[in-house]
Amino acid sequence: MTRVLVTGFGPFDGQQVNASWLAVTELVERWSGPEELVVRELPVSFRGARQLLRAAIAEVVPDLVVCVGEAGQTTQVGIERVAVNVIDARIPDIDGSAPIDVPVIAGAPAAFFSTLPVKACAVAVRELGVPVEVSNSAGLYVCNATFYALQHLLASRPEIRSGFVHVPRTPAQVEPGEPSMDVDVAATALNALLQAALSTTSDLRVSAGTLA
Ligand code: PCA
Repeated sequence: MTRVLVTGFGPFDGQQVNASWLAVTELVERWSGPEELVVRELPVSFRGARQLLRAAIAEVVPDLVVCVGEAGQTTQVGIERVAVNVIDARIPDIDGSAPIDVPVIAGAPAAFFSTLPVKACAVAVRELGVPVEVSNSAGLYVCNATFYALQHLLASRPEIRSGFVHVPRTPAQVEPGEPSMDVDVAATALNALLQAALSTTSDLRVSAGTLA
């Protein structure tokens, strides 16, 4: 049985909800298999998210891991290409931790690439008419740090595909006129990109610049 582990984040930055966890719970509702989908909510904590993710991977033994986070000021799903080994926190995490210019993992490589077929995933989402981009930065906060820790953990296990996706905030989280995406649209996009990640053997050789 193929197993898919998908995570979303809990609230942070004064918000009541996190769009990523809303989208992941909606994804569960519409998942039709045949793969087994396991979801976990991660805290917006540099230390806690990493620990919980590592434990979930050990427990679930997934074939595919996709972590999802929320991004402000965007209308697009962002399929992240690369995680970098630096934290530069603009605001404290939920534990009050706000490291500046420290590595996610000391002595580890500067960056890891997603092992998802990011272009094929982007095309699958675009075909639904949902705005999407291949993003070259997951930021320098908890999302990037969790993504980096994930790719570092699985670097020696290439049989497990893994990566990170940002979804926009929901309309209820933003002021009128600010960028957002409905939860059901984000969930539909996640469903399509997981299907692409499960079925694509080698990624499309098209420029991300042509996918917009
Ligand atoms: N977004 C933040 C952290 C948690 C989340 O959903 C980020 O992009 O780092």
